[in-house]
This record gives sequence, C-alpha cells and structure tokens, in this order.
Amino acid sequence: MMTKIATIAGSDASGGAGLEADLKTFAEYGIYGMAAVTLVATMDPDNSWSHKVFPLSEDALRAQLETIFKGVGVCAVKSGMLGSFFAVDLTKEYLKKHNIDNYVLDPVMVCKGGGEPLNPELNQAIAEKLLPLAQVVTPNIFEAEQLSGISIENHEQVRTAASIIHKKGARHVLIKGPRLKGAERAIDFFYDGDKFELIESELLTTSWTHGAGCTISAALCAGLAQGLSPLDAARRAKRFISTSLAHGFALNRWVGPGNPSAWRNDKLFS
Ligand code: PXL
Repeated sequence: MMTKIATIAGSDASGGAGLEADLKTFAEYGIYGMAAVTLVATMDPDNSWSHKVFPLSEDALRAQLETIFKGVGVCAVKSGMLGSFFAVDLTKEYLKKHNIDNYVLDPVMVCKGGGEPLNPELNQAIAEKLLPLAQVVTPNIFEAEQLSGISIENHEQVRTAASIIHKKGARHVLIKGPRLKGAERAIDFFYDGDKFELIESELLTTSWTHGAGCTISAALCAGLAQGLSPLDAARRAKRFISTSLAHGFALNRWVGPGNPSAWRNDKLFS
C-alpha cells in the first residue's frame, strides 16, 4: 500500500519552505503527500522580500483535515506553521480522533531560526496541546528556548532544554543546532528520554538555507512513516538536508532554498 503523509502547514509562495518543502521531501522518499493549508505566506519583491501572511478560515482548515484524515487516511503527520489558536486546536483534535502515533511537531516560531518571532502568543498553546502528542518535536535553538523556558548557549544547556521538553510530553526531541553560537560542525541533538545522541555533519557556509528546518522535519516524518526508528529517521533526515543544502541555489538577491531533488542523484551515484 502507498505510504501517505499529511502536512498541516503554511504555504510559502516562493516554494522553498512550508508545505512546498514538505511535499517535495515526501516525494523524494517515494511517499504520497497531502497538505492542509493553514495560511499563505507571500514575499514582496518591491519591498526587500518582506513577508505577509494570509490565514485561511477555521472552516477551510477543518474541511481539509476531514478530506485528509477521514477521506483518505495517513501513516504519519507533520505540522509546521499553524498561525492561529484554532489551527492548534484542530491539529490536536484530528491527531487524537484518528490515533496518529507518528506525529512530527515542527514548532515553527521564527523564519530562518533567528528572524522576527511569529505569533508568540501561540507558543504556550503549542507546548501544552501539541507536545504531548508528538512522537518527535524538532525545535531550532530559539524554539527550544521558548518551549523549555531556558536560554541556550552551549551543549549543556541544549541537553537541559531537551530534557525539559521531553518532560512536557514529546517522546523524542531533535534540537536543530547549527545556529548554536560558535558551532564548528552542524550538530543536531537527539534525546529519547534516556540517551542523548549527536547527529553531525559538516557546517556549510552557504546562505541558501531557506526551508532547511521544514525540510529536515519533513524528512524525519517520512522516515517514521516508512518504519524507521525515530533515531534512524533523524539520521537519514540529516543526510537528506545536508545533500539538499550542498545543492542550494539563489532564487533572487534575497533568498535561496536547498534543493531536495539533489537526493536522487546522490543516492544513484554514492
Ligand atoms: O521556515 C519557516 C517557514 C515555515 N512555513 C512557511 C514559511 C516559512 C518561512 O518563510 O513561509 C509557510
């Protein structure tokens, strides 16, 4: 049977992040992807690529979730930018109603790991309502600070944050760490409530990293859907994002994404 995944996320009209990144990633894993759109993000080419967000209504989101969860069925679910309290509540409702075990929560709170915080009022709702349902939560450093309530500047603090986030209910925590101050390798921190594992790759100097956080979470979700353990899925996701970023490219003078389709060639020739 075809493996199916749904992402509940925003659309990035420029195609590098959000549900576009998720669907491209699922396709590279050979998975059938579906998307429940929470909002549409646009970027203004005449005003330094500044972002605007157009939310979809609660009815529109519920109707999409009904189509996907009831009408089709899923092996795994990822959520990304939710953008409203009702999107948090609906995500929780459908995950519970349909007993979804493989749920990857990407607690998107910033674009590109350090920019303007998005909807800070939602952070607590995400932590309380969605963390306890997550098989894996995938915060970057900023998001891990928000979810744990501590500030993070070194490996010891990453570990403390991971254990706080685990205690709040997520079964596995993957903290995306390449933006940790002074990092010389691109290190992600995986914690299962018992052991910490470092998942490392070369730190690339590229600026074309738009959508990297969405992509690694989507790849992790794809691995879970295919039956990998959370740790193996995280390791494979790391290879996927590293390959994608090694082939990143500019869309214009402001932004550039990785290239998820680089994975095909990498797999063919390595
Ligand atoms: O990279 C975070 C992100 C997630 N989802 C959407 C986005 C962005 C950043 O631009 O537009 C829809």
